[in-house]
Amino acid sequence: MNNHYECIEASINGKLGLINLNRPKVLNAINRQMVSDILSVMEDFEENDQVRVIVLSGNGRAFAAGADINEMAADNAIDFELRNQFKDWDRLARIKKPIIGAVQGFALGGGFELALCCDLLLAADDAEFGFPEVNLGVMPGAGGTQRLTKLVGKTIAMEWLFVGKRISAREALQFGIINRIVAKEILMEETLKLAGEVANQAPLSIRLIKESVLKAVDVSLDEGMQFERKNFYLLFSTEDQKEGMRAFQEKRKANFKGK
Ligand code: CO8
Repeated sequence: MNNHYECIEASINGKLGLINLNRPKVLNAINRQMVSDILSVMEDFEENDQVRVIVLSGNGRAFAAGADINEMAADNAIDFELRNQFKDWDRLARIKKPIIGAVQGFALGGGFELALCCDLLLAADDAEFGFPEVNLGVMPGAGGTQRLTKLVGKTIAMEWLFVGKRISAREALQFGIINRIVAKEILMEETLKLAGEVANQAPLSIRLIKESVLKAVDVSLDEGMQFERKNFYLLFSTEDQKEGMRAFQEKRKANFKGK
């Protein structure tokens, strides 16, 4: 794995693939290079059988304070169209391994959108979420209006987006945006602990659960049920299903291989 990225740090620790956003001088503002770095590493992790869970974190005062305004300020609509501005974000939505985010400090604009692409989110008590784009005369463009609305409903999303409201970790928990709040000093420790727990489960179960839950966000109950059923059937053609059920019968811990 190439370990030299301009805007992030990446490493593998046991079954975990770690990505740390790393532009602390600009509060991890997300430029195009950063998104491309993130995706390049995530796709490496996706291919690497050793990695079972991806952990995404920030540093210092921020997870990420949004898209890099300086990079974007002079852009026009045709620049975005020709560049296909959000193509890396589309790749992010196709990552099949679970992604766990650890949010400390600011998660604003594109930073909040990046957090919303994670499957599980832990937040430090100082975390602040929000979509301040309205203050810049723009709006979220990497899924913010869609993912937030699907999570918290139209009424709340509309107000938060209209006024660029900053949401505390506690409110984020209350509205189901994050899984839990932990003290900042133990944010990474707790995140790695949860990631480790997920990493020890049967990888194909995790993969198809992720796919099925994400499907539920988009389709009717009936369509979702049919989709779930096929994935359930599919798991019965894995070695891990045989191993998991045999281990139960033999009263021992299962040893999952991801096959
Ligand atoms: N872009 C570029 N630089 C930034 C950004 C940013 N989003 N956020 C902070 N910085 C820089 C500041 O300019 C400053 O740099 P310098 O020291 O050179 O002046 C440094 O980070 C520290 O920031 P502040 O001095 O402003 O720190 P404060 O504690 O006073 O304020 C805030 C912290 C409140 C987070 C403040 O920095 C702020 O409001 N930042 C901008 C937040 C914002 O508007 N985010 C949304 C951006 S637009 C967006 O995300 C659109 C998404 C579209 C799709 C996503 C594509 C990636």
